[in-house]
Amino acid sequence: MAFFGKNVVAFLLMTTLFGVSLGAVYKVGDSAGWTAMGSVDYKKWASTKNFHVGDEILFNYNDQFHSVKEVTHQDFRSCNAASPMAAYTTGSDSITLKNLGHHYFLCGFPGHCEAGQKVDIMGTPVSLRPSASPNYPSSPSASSQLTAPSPALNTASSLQFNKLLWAFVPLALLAIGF
Ligand SMILES: [Cu+2]
Repeated sequence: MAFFGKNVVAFLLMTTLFGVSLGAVYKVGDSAGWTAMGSVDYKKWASTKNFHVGDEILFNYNDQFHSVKEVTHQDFRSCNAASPMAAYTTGSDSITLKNLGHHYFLCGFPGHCEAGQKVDIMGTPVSLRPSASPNYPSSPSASSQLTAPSPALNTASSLQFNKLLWAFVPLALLAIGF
């Protein structure tokens, strides 16, 4: 019984920790997806998001007509798809942001990048996230949830983490059999 209880505690603890570390999922272009047709302004799309390390960037497209290539800043500016750092061609590519800073993506099909099928995904520190909900842009109500306007790294996330831990304690006690 004690063994069972410990397993439950370990399981709950792992799912709690895992839940905290899960990032958001962003579908590039939202419902329009990754396309050269229509009028998707990917610069505008990206500017409304707060991307963080661990977030998933999802490219949805017809693989007969499009692809995804991660390129350098220079190649991004000149729409050069000839020497990508990474290439994706499945039509449903999920790319997890692993670093802070710019991630430049463009379509490798001729003319598409020039037509605007390119996106700059800027990974920013998690501390800039104003609330527990990663899909929300910053708003007065969200930022007022922070108890202190401190710019210190990870203040927001550690506060959330503490709350989760306290919520977890009664569960753990229950599972042990107290
Ligand atoms: Cu394309």
